[in-house]
Amino acid sequence: TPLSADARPGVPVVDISATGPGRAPIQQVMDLMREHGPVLVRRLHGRDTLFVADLDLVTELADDRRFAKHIGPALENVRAFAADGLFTAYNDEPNWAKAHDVLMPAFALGSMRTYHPVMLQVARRLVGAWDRAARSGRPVDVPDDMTRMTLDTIGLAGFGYDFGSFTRDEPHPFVASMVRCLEWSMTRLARVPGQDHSAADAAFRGDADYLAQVVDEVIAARTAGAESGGTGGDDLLGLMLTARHPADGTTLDAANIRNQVITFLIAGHETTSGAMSFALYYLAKHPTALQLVQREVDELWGDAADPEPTYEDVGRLTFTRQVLNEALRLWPTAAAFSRHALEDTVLGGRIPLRAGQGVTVLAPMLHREPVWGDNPELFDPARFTQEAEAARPVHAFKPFGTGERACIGRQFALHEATMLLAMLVHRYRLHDHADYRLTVKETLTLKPDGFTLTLTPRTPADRAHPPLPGSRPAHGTG
Ligand code: FDE
Repeated sequence: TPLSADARPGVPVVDISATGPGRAPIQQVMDLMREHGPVLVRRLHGRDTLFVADLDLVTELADDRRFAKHIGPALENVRAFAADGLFTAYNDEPNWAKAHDVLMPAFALGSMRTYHPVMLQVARRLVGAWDRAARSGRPVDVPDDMTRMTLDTIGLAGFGYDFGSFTRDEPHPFVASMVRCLEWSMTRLARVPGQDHSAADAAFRGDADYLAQVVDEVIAARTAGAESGGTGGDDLLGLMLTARHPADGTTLDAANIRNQVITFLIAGHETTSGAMSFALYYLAKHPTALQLVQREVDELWGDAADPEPTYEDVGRLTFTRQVLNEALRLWPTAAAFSRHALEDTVLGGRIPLRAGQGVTVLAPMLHREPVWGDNPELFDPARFTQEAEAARPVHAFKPFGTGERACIGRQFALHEATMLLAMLVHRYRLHDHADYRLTVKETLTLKPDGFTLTLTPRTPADRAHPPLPGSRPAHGTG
């Protein structure tokens, strides 16, 4: 039996059974922490979850010698459709280490050079769609279009499969099914014992089967190509189909490959699209930050009508990257991750934990800890200059999880997102035509709900920047 929460002195227990977690469970815990502090137990129908955002405790939890990734109830639910894929595999499930070793090279920093042209190709699809919207004055639905972009990118870059999301009026049906699967995973956590959920479960099975069917098509398209003389290729799918594990010389089995493809399609696009959407939201609301991004992209691409961002350019977009990091600080789109103790232990010298018992780190509140200064709600990309980062404890910022099981797709997501943001800022003036008020939609991941912009093309006049206040003229007198 799990240790009773009441046995932890000083840790408040908040029973939410009366209201349930509602449609925004992450934001609910954020509010509870604002009220009760950065360590608390949330009790729901007798089930307890320990949530932590305190920097010192998170620092302890990040120690891979004492703690490891925990597959908590939310990921257990995701296992119903992603099984032993990388994200949801148990640490000791042999397929985790195997797939991790096989796929790691595909995510090393150098591999981004390989993906760059595909990312650019898909970014241009989005630009094409936004050009049409700009001409007609029609608003664009930011999270929808970001999702189109990221799905096409991971599909093409990872699997050589084209979802063609920009040629459809509605997002690819894979997206709707996937979102419903994620929602099912989330709402299942809030179920009141004893109620009948068979209809929801049947609908879920239908969606999960559809995901598997799409993935089988993706795989079949590749293996058909290979039979007609094509190679396995060095993308994710190619590696999965052909790379042999150094330890035992075997490749991943067919069932596991299916789980990995589902995993990557989900992990590779929901979170990244949310991150870009939040970044655009903050840029639309913060003219000073927007000007600094404009300055950076104009320095790189000047008045080019169709700049050709190179791989190296993306590395030079340091302020754009800061904006993205700051958006991920305020709204880390994969907002929670869980850890468990490897052996019975005491967290922070005061919270006893049994081996295997889960603790959930709530990143949005970790990202508002005192280490972030006295106005953590303020959007300020200057928090991510090199100097500021070096001066901060390493575990203060965890949008990609931690340790051995941290995000494998981090460089992929950052490269894709930084390049697209820069291209959009270079090309368009962003108009907050609806005076958007942020509401964050939760489907396990976070997105700004219903966020739209209107666009007009930027002109050479827009790109003529006055000198920065305080900056010296090039031929100053010293
Ligand atoms: C992972 C991840 C994580 C961790 C979780 C836990 O711990 O539980 C996190 C937090 C994340 N991830 C986040 C994120 C954000 C973003 C933007 C992203 N992410 C993106 C991406 C992309 C891709 C492709 C990916 N991503 C993928 C992934 C994977 C596969 C994983 C699992 C790993 C292992 O475990 O091994 C992750 N991701 Fe991420």
